[in-house]
Amino acid sequence: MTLLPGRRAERADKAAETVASRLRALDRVIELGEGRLDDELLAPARELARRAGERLRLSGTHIVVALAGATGSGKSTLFNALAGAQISQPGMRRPTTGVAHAVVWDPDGAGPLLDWLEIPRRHARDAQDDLRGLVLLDLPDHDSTEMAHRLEVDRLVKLVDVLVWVLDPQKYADAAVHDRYLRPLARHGDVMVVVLNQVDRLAAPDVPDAVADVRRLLADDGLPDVPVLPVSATAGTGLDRLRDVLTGAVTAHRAALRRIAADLDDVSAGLADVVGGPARDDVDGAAQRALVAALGAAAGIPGVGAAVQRAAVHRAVASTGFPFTRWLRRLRPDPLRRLHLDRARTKAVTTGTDDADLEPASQRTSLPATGAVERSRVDLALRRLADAAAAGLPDPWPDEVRDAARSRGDDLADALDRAVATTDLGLTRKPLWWRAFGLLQALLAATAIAGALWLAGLYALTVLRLPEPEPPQIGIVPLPTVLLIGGLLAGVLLALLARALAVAGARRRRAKAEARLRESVAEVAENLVLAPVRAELAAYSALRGAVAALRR
Ligand SMILES: Nc1nc2c(ncn2[C@@H]2O[C@H](COP(=O)(O)OP(=O)(O)OP(=O)(O)O)[C@@H](O)[C@H]2O)c(=O)[nH]1
Ligand SMILES: [Mg+2]
Repeated sequence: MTLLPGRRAERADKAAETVASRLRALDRVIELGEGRLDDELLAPARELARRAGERLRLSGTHIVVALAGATGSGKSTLFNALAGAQISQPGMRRPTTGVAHAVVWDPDGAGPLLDWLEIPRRHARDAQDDLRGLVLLDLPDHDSTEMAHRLEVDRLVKLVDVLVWVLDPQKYADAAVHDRYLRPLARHGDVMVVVLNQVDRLAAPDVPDAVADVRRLLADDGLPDVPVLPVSATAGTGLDRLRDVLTGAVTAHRAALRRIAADLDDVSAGLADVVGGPARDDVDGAAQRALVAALGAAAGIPGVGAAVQRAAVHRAVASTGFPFTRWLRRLRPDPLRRLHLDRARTKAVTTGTDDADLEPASQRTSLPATGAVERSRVDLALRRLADAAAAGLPDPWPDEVRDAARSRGDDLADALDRAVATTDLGLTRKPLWWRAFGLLQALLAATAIAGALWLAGLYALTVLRLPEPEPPQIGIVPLPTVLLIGGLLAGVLLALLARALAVAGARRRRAKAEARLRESVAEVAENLVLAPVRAELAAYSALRGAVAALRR
């Protein structure tokens, strides 16, 4: 019994089978598209997702029908009769069925649904065409003396697709089922069937009266249109009609699925334009380098590099220069101190201390604010990088990627300043040759002073007209003079040599410091620009995958 002729029905059923996975893809599309795609584009997807609900995502092809009713009404007997096998044990001892049983016609793919329903007792039936996809549940008794039974019924009544209430001639008027279930479920008449079981216990002429009585009670409950089927589960009376009703439910369910499959086609066609080819694997290398260069300029790397070079010369001269003029040098400020970069604030050092103890100011530089030229170079580099990353992607992705590249733009200046402030500029360690030269300078100075004192002594003797000992001679020059002149001359020459070495060394130190600064800046670029861009490209790829999964 299907609404469509053979071949078309088969194709439509195939479509229904994939509905669950397509609906999960629909969820991904909505999640990823939120805030990125036009609301107008997403609205139909959202509407469809809401309509399809959670239940269909588990299995589109299965429809869950539960047999519910009072203890002893014959649910298990009916369940076995419909399943064509002794699956759920009926019994004389009440209540008999403690946990729900399921029988599934064509169980392929029903696993997640049964897990969701929390039904561990599962039995499979071969796929019969008219009941294919039916999941029939035998519930415990709703009027049970066992609390657990009642809770189980209450839980499952909310989850199943169709409810078959099994009443019996003795208890069909019991308030329990009417007050607790039927009346509150008055709006669910469309998905309910009532079976009046055990009609074999009534005299044949009384059956229509009993059925009419049940109808009247249901009308009072607000369920005037629910079908009422007289059945005998043991004698088999009325079972064909009940099976027809179930077949009809299965067919209607498939029709609803076909509708959803067609709606999914619409939604996926509507989204076809927002995805294209695959996104690039990574952000273009040249664009990355250009960005790091622009950020480096904005961070003031050339200025810091020059200061490092000057400071290196300054400090070298301060420790190796001519001792008698060195103090003059000390009067001049250290070029790095002026930028507040004088202390080494390596990351290794800062991690050793509690960050909260660090003066915030110690993580800041006094570099001049970035100029308009540098800022626009950064802007341009960001745009180029985003454009390269999103090249070939359909709208709105180029804009989205561009926005992602700028998303942390407000933090860039601070992050760059902090990166410069925390980079080890390599000036803490004094090279050995500074010490050696310094020592030598001290010795030469001592020599010159010794010569000077000696000469001063001789001069004093002359002034006092005292006999003057002949100082030793080196060639024709007296030794104290050699010591004084030689010490001074050698000191000046050594200072000149040290300066030349310092200048060469400073150039190397500058290159090293700039390389380290560029590394720090590259890290900032990675965290504040590349990561958001990559995340956006990943979102595109994910959405592209989801839209592809949306198609059948
Ligand atoms: N005469 C007659 N007896 C029936 C019919 N259906 C079930 N029975 C009997 O009624 C008793 C209870 O049947 P069950 O199928 O165990 O009833 P249940 O609704 O599953 O009961 P719980 O599991 O306790 O909720 C059994 O002895 C069945 O043989 C019927 O249509 N006619
Ligand atoms: Mg039972």
